[in-house]
Amino acid sequence: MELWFTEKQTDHVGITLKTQRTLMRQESQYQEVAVIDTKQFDRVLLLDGVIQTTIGDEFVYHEMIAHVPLNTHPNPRRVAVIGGGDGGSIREIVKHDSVEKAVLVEIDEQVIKASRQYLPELSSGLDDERVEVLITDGIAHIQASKNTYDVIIIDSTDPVGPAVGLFTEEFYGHVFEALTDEGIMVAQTESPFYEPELVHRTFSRISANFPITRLYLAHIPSYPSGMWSFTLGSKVCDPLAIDGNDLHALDTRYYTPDVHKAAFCLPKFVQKLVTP
Ligand code: SPD
Repeated sequence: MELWFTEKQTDHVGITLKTQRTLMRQESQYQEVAVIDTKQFDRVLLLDGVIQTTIGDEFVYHEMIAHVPLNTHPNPRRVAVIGGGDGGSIREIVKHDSVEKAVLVEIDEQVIKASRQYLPELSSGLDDERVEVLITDGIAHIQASKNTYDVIIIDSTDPVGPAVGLFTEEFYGHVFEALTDEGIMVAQTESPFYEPELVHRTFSRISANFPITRLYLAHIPSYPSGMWSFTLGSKVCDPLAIDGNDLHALDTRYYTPDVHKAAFCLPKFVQKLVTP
């Protein structure tokens, strides 16, 4: 018998993965946490039936959400990840020697437990001695942190349920205050192809708080449309102004100095979403 998992990515489109077995499935306090084993993408973390990350293509997302801001900041020492309980973003952050402290703020401990058991390729970074894991609400943590972090990465789920508050203008204002003088934030901001209004709205909300706001793209095959956006807000440093020769050599599979620059070259319909 063949087993197939389908995520309905829109009301009219789904992605279907041939599945070998369900490795775990559990209701946490916040959501259904599951890990399935698929033919194409290997193990896949699902939250409420939505693909969060897959062993097959996670490197694209985690390298791009981490290295673009960390290589834009002149000396990132303290970094926070809001969400991201699978540990993939932290794994990339601790590749930077300048980082002294990386704080993972995840509301759902079950996500971390599932990742530690079934996705060790991602969660391994959590064991780095510079990492602190806080099981708490990211919004409250950011609100309580003033002038604390050089880089804040918002590695959230889609903007439904508990993640809605991570996409508000008010929250980005608190992120600004939680950042140090040359601070930079990045948020995952969904698919410009399927969610143009959301991308436009989120960009406007970040740019209402940050003098430099830039959107960049990466290709993530398991996410809706494959075209994925990240929005970076910065107090001082412009990710487009960095000299590729100054970028640190990193052990990566997707991110390079050329990709760093190219990711900000936007197709015309995406450029329109971020043009006032
Ligand atoms: N449509 C799903 C988007 C999920 C983005 N966050 C994934 C978290 C991976 N660390």
